[in-house]
Amino acid sequence: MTANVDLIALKIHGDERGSLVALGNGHHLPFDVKRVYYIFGTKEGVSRGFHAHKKLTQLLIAVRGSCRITCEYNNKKEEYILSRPDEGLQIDGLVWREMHDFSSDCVLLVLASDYYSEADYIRDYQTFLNEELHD
Ligand code: T46
Repeated sequence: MTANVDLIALKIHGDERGSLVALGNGHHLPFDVKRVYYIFGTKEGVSRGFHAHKKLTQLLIAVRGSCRITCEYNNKKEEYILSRPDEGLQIDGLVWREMHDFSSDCVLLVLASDYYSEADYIRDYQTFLNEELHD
C-alpha cells in the first residue's frame, strides 16, 4: 500500500445556529469507514502513537482542542497541527506517526478503513525502517 499523508478540508454545513460536518462512505470521504474511535483525556506531556500501520487508511480530526502529529514516510518527516473540526489528516499505509502536545480538552476523532488488528501495527521503529526499504 502506498504511503501518503494529506490534510483535507471538510465541508461545513453552517447556518445561523452554528456548524455541522457530515462524513459518510462516498460522501466527502475518500475511503470506506469500518471503525471509529476517539482519543481524549490525554495527560499533559504525554505523547502517543509511535507506530506505523501495514495497510490502513485513517482520517484524524481534532473535533475539540489541538494536538501535533508527526508523520514519517517515504524518507521524509512532516508535522501537522490539528486544531480545527473542519480539517482532517488522512494517513495512508506505512507512515510512522507520533502524536504530541495534546491540549487538555483535545478530542481526536479517528475514522479507520478497517477493524482493529494488532497484526497490522509495526510498533518497532527499526522494523518500520526495514519495511520502508522493502516496500
Ligand atoms: C493510530 C493513532 C492515531 C483497541 O482495542 N481498539 C482500537 O480500535 C484501538 C485504536 C486501540 N485499541 C486498544 C489497543 C491498546 O490497548 O487501545 C489501547 C490503546 O491503543 P494504542 O496504544 O495503539 O493508541 P495510540 O493512541 O498510540 O494510537 C491510536 C491507534 O491505535 C493507531 O491506529 O494510528 O491512534
